[in-house]
Amino acid sequence: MIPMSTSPPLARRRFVQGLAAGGALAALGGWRAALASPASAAELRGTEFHLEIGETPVNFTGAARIGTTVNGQVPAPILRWREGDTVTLHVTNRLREQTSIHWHGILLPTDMDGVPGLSFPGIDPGQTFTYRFAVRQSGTYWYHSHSGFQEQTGLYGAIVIDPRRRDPVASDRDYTVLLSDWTDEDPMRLFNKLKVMPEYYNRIQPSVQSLAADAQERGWRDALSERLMWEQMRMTPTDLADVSGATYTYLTNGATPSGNWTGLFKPGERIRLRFINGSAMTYFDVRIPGLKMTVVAADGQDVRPVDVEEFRIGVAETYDVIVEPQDNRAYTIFSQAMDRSGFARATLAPRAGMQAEVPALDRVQLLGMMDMGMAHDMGGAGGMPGMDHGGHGASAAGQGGMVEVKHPYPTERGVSNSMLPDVVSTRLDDPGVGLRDNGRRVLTYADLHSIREPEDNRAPSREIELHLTGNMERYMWSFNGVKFSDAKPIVLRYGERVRFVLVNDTMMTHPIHLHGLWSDLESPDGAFQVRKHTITLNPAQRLSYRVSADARGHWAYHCHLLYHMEAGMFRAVVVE
Ligand SMILES: [Cu+2]
Repeated sequence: MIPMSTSPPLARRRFVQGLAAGGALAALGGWRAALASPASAAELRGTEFHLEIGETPVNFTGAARIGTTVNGQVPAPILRWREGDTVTLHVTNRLREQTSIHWHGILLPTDMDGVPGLSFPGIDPGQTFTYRFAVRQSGTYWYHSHSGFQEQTGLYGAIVIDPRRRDPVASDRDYTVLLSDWTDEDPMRLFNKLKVMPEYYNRIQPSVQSLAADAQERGWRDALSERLMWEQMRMTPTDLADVSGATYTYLTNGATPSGNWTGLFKPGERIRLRFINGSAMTYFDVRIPGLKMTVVAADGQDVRPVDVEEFRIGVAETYDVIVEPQDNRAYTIFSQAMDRSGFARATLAPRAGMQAEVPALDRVQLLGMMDMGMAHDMGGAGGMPGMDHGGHGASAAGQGGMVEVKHPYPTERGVSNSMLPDVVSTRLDDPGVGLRDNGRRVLTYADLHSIREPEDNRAPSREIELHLTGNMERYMWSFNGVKFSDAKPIVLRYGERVRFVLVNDTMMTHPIHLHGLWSDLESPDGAFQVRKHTITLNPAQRLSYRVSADARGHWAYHCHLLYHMEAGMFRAVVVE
């Protein structure tokens, strides 16, 4: 591992942990009221809901900004439903532009799914759209805008659905833990900056000192040749996230790290924490030092319990964990951004006001040759950092092996990739760059096993292969090198079972979300493993999952990094 010098601008550093209390000011009757109670979303229960989308002043950094709110709140209220009920949601648009709400991970008729221009017309200013559908599932989900950049400016909230029968996961307390990223910048401006200069927010660069330290450890020749290789590829080894803590303040349940959202408990209680990543762009690595976490659900679906010390949560994923604090002390819920440019922080404590130590950010790990899809012996530099010397390297073969890639799209065209991997692998047991060999027990997809088999667990009758593609230099993102505006829909026949094979030809991590239909992730040997709605692909990774085309209509299928989706990493899936 190579030490990095991290130096965000000074003015920014002061506020990177945010204000002691942020969030929506007007809703609570002004500044003083906001200071008195840490941000915590209201919970709405029942079968009929009135949600008003509007603009509300918020302040997370010391500068007042306008947030996109539901009933005046960031995050939007927690919606608590019951499996088997029919819910009715009247959504009124008080904005000056069109809006929408998408119910993420929820099975429903296509015209209730809330994607403007694909499944419904959108909600115009001043109008009310009424969503109504039967709730056919239980677990932890969330909702967010599918219009413009409203998700970045605050329009996201948790959904908790209580099961009709007794919950197999018993707990004494139940908290949603909604992680998100806030920027004071206008997201459109931010997006334009990325298009002009994709590395704009990636301020963590290897320094001269780190090169010297590296050289001392590995010799000048190796250290230099590696730097030169990166140079030749015109990217930096720390391109882990496009948008970083240079602009983001990371929130837990709408509270900044200084604001410190706190969940109370009595020692000995069993607490269910429902983690939701409602970020626009940020992957988080989550841990609670001093507590074992038992993962019991992923994307709302019960999984065989697995004990971990840390998990990575992709944008739009959810994980439910059980913790059982025994001691009369506080614990920090520490969620560091994958690129280590900042963190979200919250606390579990027996009494309000108690807090625990906040860990230092982990050092930045570099992408290894495996992440870049290179053969082991390339470059002659020996094992590169992140290329695990033991542990995961060997198991890559065991987890599906290395696959030589054929790129089924016109690679000479500008839209495609700046650099293509030669080999990709499944490696479900790879925790991903930054979490390898960190001394903690980290969750991987190999640990996730659904408790129940899908009702339709037929073998797929055909295969659809899609490559995740991008051109970092021009900030173009796409499937198979064709951006959404130029692409035809993927057509499925109603009732068929299809295998989607995804190959990540980029050097970034992407959370891929299919609306309306489940994604049943396969094990390396092709057996059903876990049911999800959002599936993360690491660089140079190849994954497959089965999809039952059991709901007719038009469904969005896209990368859930907001700016990647906007740039074109999006397809329509039509079930006829
Ligand atoms: Cu993406």
